[in-house]
Parts: sequence; structure tokens; C-alpha cells
Amino acid sequence: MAVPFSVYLFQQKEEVEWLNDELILLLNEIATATKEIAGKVRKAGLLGVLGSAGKVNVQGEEVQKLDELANEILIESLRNCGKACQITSEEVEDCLVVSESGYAVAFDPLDGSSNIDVNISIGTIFSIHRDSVMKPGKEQLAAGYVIYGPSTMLVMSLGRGVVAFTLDPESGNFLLSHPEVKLPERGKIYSINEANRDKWTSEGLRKFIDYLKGEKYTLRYVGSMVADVHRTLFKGGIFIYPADKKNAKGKLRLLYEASPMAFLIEQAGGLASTGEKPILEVVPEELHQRVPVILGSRWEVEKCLEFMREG
Ligand code: P6P
Repeated sequence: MAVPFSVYLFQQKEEVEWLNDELILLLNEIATATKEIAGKVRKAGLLGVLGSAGKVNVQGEEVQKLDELANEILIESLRNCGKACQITSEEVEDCLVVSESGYAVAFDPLDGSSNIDVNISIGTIFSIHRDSVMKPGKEQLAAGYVIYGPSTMLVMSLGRGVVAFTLDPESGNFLLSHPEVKLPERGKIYSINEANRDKWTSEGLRKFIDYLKGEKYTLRYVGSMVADVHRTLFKGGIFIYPADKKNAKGKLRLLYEASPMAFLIEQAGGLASTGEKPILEVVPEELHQRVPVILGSRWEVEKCLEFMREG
């Protein structure tokens, strides 16, 4: 039988010197919370948890009922397990400080909310730092996401490559299904919301996208970062959410979207840039700060940055 998530973590203790029982407990708690979220997502239409919660979050975005439910499940799980010293959520304005030291967790409880009501893949993204999340992404101890798609998958890195687990409905366990996820050196897919083309602040980006069309690339854009990054991770190519006239710093949040996804992409052999510097080098200044995101296969990201430099 494929290795269960918790067994995998204990096996990794020999490989990863700072992976201790406390962090293993925390990672297991996050996995368990996402299984509960998966259950709610699968039955959403029957539980009356579709639609808007009738409020706007710190991001200025309309909160969906499932956003709120996922957020409550994760916060309660992290508080109960007692291993998180800080809890940062996309849905909560301030960082919840539990204790002075330990593991700081940042998460987007349910990314892709606009797709919830139309049954398109959404996901939970998480990032774990020591003591504080206000550090560059290269210092993450662990990062990952759970995608609620045709199958529920947990994709994670402990800083030694990327692994993926698939939720087995029979046993209720995340079982190791992809022991080594490696990004293809080059893909054939680009992923960007071209409706915003005229608003992009980089003329070089417009030229790059036109270049890809000439190279016979295909466009895939789900509108859930987790789904678009998951496809990029497994098939290669490039995902871009650039700065535009509406979002001068881009739309995606650094701590619980860009940084964990950049960690995974680079651990899998790809690149992740803001357009000016590696995402993993960005020193956070605000809890919910946004950054432009250009990530994916090395060839496409380097080519994109070249076009952007030339303007
Ligand atoms: P747009 C979802 O709301 C999200 O934060 C990401 O999951 C996704 O990549 C992005 O916004 C989509 O934004 O402007 O293309 O709808």
C-alpha cells in the first residue's frame, strides 16, 4: 500500500534534521483539517454553504460561506494542536499570536472562491516558518497546498524536493502518489488572465505573450491559483499574475499565496519571480501585502523576464 502522509513524515525525520515530532504533529493537523474542508466542499450544495457570507474581508473581497467555514476549521485545528505560535489567514486582518516562539503558519483557507459555486477546483495553501511569517520565503520550513479537484491532493515540500499525496476515499488517508514532482524544463502552456492585457504595466509582457502565441503555446486559465499552479507544476509552462493599472503590486498575496507556491515551484526545479526579484527573496513588510507573480518552467520564466527587461 502507498505510504500514508503521517508515516512519510516520520520517515523523513532521518533526512530533515529540523523535522521534529512537533512539526510533524502540526503538518498532520493541517492535513486533517483539509480533509474536513474537502468533505464540506464535496457536499457544499447539500449543506447550504454555497454563496456569499454577506461580508467583505480585509482584502476587500466578498467572503463566500465556504471561505468562512474553511477558515474556522483551520484556525480551530491549529489552536487545538497547540503547535502554532502565530496564525495568519487571508480571512483575518491581524496575525493571531498564540505564543512567542514555535511554528508560524500562514494560510489561504480556500483559494479560488469565485469558482466555488460552479464546482471548479479550489484549494487551501499553507506556509510554515519558525517563530514568525514575516521572513523571506526562502526561509520557509514547509509549504504546500491541498487541491479539491476530481481527486483531493496534498502537494508539499520540506525543502528537499516536492511530493504529492492523494486522498484515498476508502481509508480517509492521504497516500503518497507522487514521490518526486519535477517541473519540465519547458512546457507548452501559458496561464494568465488576458482580459487584463491592456492594463498590464509591462509592454514587454504583452510582447512575451504574443511571442508564446507564435510558438504555438496554448492558454489555460482556471482563475484558482491552486489549480493553475498545480497544472503548471505537473505539466510545465508559465503562470503569471502581473502588476496592472488596477493592482500596482499584482493581486496575489505574498505570505500565503506567492511565497508557498514559489517555494514548491523552485523545489521542483522551476523559477518564481516578481518580475524584479525572486519571490523567495522578498522581505515581507505588511501581513497581507501583494506581489506580482511569474512562475513555472525555467525556460519560460527566464524568457519572460528577458522580454520584460527589454520593454
Ligand atoms: P482574476 C482567486 O480569487 C485568486 O485570488 C487566485 O486564486 C486566482 O489566481 C486569482 O485570484 C484570479 O484573479 O483577477 O483573474 O479573477
